[in-house]
Amino acid sequence: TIQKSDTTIRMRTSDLTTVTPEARLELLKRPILKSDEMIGKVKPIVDDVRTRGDAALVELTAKFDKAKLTSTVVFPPFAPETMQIDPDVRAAIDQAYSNIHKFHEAQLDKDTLVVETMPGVVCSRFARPIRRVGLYVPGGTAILPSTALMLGIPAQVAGCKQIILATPPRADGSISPEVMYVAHRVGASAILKAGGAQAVAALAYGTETVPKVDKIFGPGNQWVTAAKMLVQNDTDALVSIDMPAGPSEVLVIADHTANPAFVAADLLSQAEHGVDSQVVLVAVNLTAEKLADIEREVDAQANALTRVEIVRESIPKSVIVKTSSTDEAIAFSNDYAPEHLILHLEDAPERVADIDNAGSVFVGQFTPESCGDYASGTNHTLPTNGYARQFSGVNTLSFQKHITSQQISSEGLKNVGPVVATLADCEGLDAHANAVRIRLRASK
Ligand code: HSO
Ligand code: ZN
Repeated sequence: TIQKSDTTIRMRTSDLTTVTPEARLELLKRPILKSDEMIGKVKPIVDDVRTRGDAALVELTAKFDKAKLTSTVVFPPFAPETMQIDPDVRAAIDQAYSNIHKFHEAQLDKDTLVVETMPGVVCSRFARPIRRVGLYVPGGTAILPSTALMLGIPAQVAGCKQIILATPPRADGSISPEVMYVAHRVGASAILKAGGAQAVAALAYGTETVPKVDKIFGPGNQWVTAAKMLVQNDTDALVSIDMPAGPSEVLVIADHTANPAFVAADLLSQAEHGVDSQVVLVAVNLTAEKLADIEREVDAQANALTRVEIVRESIPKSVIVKTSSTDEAIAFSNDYAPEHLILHLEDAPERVADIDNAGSVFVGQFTPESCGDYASGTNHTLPTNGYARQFSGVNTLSFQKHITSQQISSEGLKNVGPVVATLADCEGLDAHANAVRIRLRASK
């Protein structure tokens, strides 16, 4: 009946074998982020916090989060009553912590790289932690202890000296006890009870009570993202950011071996994040019957979700892209550069070698994205909006930087010195050439 088809939660469909090149490009696009416009909007907020510090923070937190606080910062030890959580949740957090810690500890760069490029010319490189980091954990209606784990654990593993966790408070001024517990586990040195652009500004410039940081991490809405981009460009703030962020995304590639219910569940786990979630299913030679099964599952499973109203908006914006081969599907995915890529393919493990652009890959039918979102060990802070072409997801190295060093013996200087002097002469930089020649003369 008409009424039934009106309310069906259904994706759009497109066919790669027949689309024009222009239409294919259109399929690769994300919603426009309007970053210029947003940067203009956040600037007054950022300026206010920079110039008026804590007073501005307290006012803005009252205005945006409805929380009346006299101080927006909490230092450890955190009161046990602020960390009281369900024992099952606590055990789950502890297991997730352990897995994420294992995977991120293995990434730690502990070794000094040493290369003798010419006899007596020794070059090396070693890593050091970024001293002070700010971790933004989004708030709103959802609580995201998982994001606190994903940012806090690599910071802790890298050995960052100061870890400031910022998250918007609830109207009563409190932070969810799950996030508080994670802050405690990752050794946070302070919690900033603020969100949005005001939190980013406080982290970037510091206030009377909020310590200034050197790098700001974490996902957030467009206010948070715009503020991160703004402070990153301010040489007074002297702060860097992890990556630009856009709405979360998944691209699922499914062939005839795919289980329709599993595929639908994966699409919906992304769709429930927000109305602007990007969800793409690339169908490799699926029969009309199999596609109909997937669509039926999407609708049925969607209607059973507590967040069905969000999914009702995000799923109709999502698209099923039909292709005739796995090669074509992977080529499309590499062009799209999804944040998450799930392979429901017969030869999924072998196909990983063909993936050039993706934030994180989920291989085979028993590997839902949810596992990476929470607990398997990989990080869930990943590049969106096509930035997987040039950015890695957050990892332990995101919290370290490398210092190079060299030591040259008098013999080494005899080897490399003349090369340097010639190049310095060529650039007309006499003092550079002198710094070498003065030594070569002295050691004759
Ligand atoms: N899929 C989200 C992360 C997340 N999922 C948090 C559940 N909680 C962005 O990668
Ligand atoms: Zn998720």
